[in-house]
Amino acid sequence: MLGSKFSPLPDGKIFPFAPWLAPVVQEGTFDPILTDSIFKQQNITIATTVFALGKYTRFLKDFLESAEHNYFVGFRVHYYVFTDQPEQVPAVKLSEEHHLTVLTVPSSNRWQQISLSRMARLEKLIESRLLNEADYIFSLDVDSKFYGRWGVETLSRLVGVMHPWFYDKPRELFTYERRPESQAFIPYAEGDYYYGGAVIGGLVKDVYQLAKTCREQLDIDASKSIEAAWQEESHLNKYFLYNKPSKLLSPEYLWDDTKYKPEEIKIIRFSQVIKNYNEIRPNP
Ligand code: UD2
Repeated sequence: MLGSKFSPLPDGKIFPFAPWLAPVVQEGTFDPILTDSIFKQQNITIATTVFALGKYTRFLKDFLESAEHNYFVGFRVHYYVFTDQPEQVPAVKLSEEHHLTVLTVPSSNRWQQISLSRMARLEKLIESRLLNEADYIFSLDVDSKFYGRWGVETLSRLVGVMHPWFYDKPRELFTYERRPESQAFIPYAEGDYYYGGAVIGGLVKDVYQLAKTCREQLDIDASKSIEAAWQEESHLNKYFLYNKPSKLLSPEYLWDDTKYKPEEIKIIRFSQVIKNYNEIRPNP
């Protein structure tokens, strides 16, 4: 039972390696000055996609402003903001190495559709531009804020984040898709971690493979009129079961403002802000 043996340890701490020896990034496991100096020599660009459709444009200001203080400070970052309302994208002052491109896309009247169509949009953006424009990519939920450093320690071939509500739970409680009819199906006896859909990262070509595969699986499900329990997050979890992340981010990199911080979590770097789902989503 890998899920319960490795995550968490009996004292509540998170084991520093996944059972396939991928590191779990958390405070105390890396030296920020040293890691910065290593990556400084590589002249890298980190593409970052954010989706802000419908009422979610209101989250952009805090997201971007807090990113400017914490996210890959001193490294080249190119934000790609997908929105249906380009006029709502706030004019946030960016540092010299940080750039932003607004991409206008149509919205949907179902939040589930908005969330899951991110995979197809990620796939297309990488195919059309990013293979030439960036080295690494992160796709991040916009209804979030940075509270601490998020830097080059997070870079690796394929990166997933441990979901804040499940990192300390046995895998039987993970909210994987449990219906065999869905391509995202994971039986109770399988699974390593429950990964949050809010953070996907890695080398551009590896994230391309992930986005393309998840989009194909979502298409198969749609053709059978089945929608996985947690939309693209369920398909992401299935993908990571067979394509293990080369690096895992501890829940420091995806917390939830509504959740109490236990002592074992030393620092919160990125967290979902409190929101009224009924008010901001286009449908219940
Ligand atoms: C979870 C995941 C989310 C996604 C979703 C799938 C975490 C913390 N969150 O969050 O990543 O996998 O489940 O169901 O892992 N969006 C818009 N406009 C909308 C609705 C959504 O732009 O009207 C975008 C926006 O970038 C948002 C993202 O889609 O951050 C995910 O939507 P959500 O945050 O409402 O999903 P949630 O909280 O259920």
